[in-house]
Amino acid sequence: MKHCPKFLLFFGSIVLITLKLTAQNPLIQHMFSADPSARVFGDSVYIYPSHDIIATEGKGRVGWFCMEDYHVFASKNLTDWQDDGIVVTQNKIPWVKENSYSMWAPDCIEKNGKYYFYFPTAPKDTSYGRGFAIGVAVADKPSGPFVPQAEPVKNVHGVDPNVFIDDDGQAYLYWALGNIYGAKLKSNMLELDGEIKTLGTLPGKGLKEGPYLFKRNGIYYLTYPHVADKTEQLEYATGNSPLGEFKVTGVIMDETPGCWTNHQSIIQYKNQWYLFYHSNDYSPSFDKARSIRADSLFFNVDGTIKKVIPTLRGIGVTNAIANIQPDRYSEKSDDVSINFIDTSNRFKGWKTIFEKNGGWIKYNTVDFGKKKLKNVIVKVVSTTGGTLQVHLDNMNGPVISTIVISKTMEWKEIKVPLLNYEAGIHHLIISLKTGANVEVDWMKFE
Ligand code: FUB
Repeated sequence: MKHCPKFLLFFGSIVLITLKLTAQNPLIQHMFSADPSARVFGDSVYIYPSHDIIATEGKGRVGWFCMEDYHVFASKNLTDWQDDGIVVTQNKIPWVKENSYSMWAPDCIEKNGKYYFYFPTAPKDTSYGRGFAIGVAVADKPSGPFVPQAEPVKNVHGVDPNVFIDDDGQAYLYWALGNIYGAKLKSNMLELDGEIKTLGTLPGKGLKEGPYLFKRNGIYYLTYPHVADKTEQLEYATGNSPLGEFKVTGVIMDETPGCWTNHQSIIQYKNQWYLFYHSNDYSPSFDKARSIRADSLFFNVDGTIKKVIPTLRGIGVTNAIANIQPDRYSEKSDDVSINFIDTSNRFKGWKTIFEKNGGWIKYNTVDFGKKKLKNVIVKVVSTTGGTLQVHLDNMNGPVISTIVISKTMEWKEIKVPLLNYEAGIHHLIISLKTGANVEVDWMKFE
């Protein structure tokens, strides 16, 4: 993980703090995040997630979801993400119940150069209905500033808004409240136009929420988390119009052990499809403090979606001169384990533990660029010492470095000259040739 403050801006009373982040999975490594709505706007991907915080006595409901505001994140390469700061916050919206900490899963969409941010939350006035209403904030740019509407969308009660605009320009709003609902939006994007339809051919048993609709090759894909067994898995149904009928078609991602919820969005960016979802990487024993992730998604020839197996490596190309985190691996042997560096502050990230010699870990897609790199630097600790070897591409690929680590009780950075240099994009395989209990925080090349 890498993040550093970039600049501070003041728009009225909302402070936008921009942070630069480098990440694999989870994508956001300095705070909790959930329910990612990813969108391609211009040449960038923007993510509008929920922002989980931990409830304490007098601040939210202890042991439950607690969300006060929303940040937006942007990237052009899916590796370096910029936190463009807070876009909407609960107590700055007149109709929102003060300190309700219920800013649940949002969405954002562009129409005619305006960006419409939809968010579900608790209204202060029960005339808007009990439970959740859905608000809209409007901006001229994807990162805001967003101006909230004075009232929520009329006649909509529920959570997890999602907006889809069809090729003819007609916009649709979807949301969830036990079932999934959909309706046309007027061209102002702020009011329903016509009747609300219950998308009723979905599974009848088990909670469904988090609708996200996209279109590919004339097929409308309605995706949603559904509790088919114990916790939410990501499923989809397909149809030939935005409001159905939809036919249940398959599972996109199985249940995630230890995290009851999941929540998805799917985009195509630079000819590759991606699934954005969440888990609870930084909070293994409390699943209301979640973290967003992304993995590549592929279709079968008949248009069905291949199941996505969650990875830690995630998406994007890693620059060889940046800190490479092998703990976000692509593959590993059983005698290599991953643990937090500091369980009292899990945002410090993870370390890779080579328990005995022969252990290996693979980290895919590192860009060595064109300029000749000369050294590798590894941050390590080992109570016994050992020798690490770095191969390119596979175990039989060229050895680019052999790193001898002497016994050390403290983390230290070791610099070793590269034996070989190969330009371009390669997978890295790091293996323990001698010794045991060698721990690696990160590795980089210079
Ligand atoms: O984040 C709160 C709720 O959890 C969302 O609205 C649901 O989709 C689930 O992810």
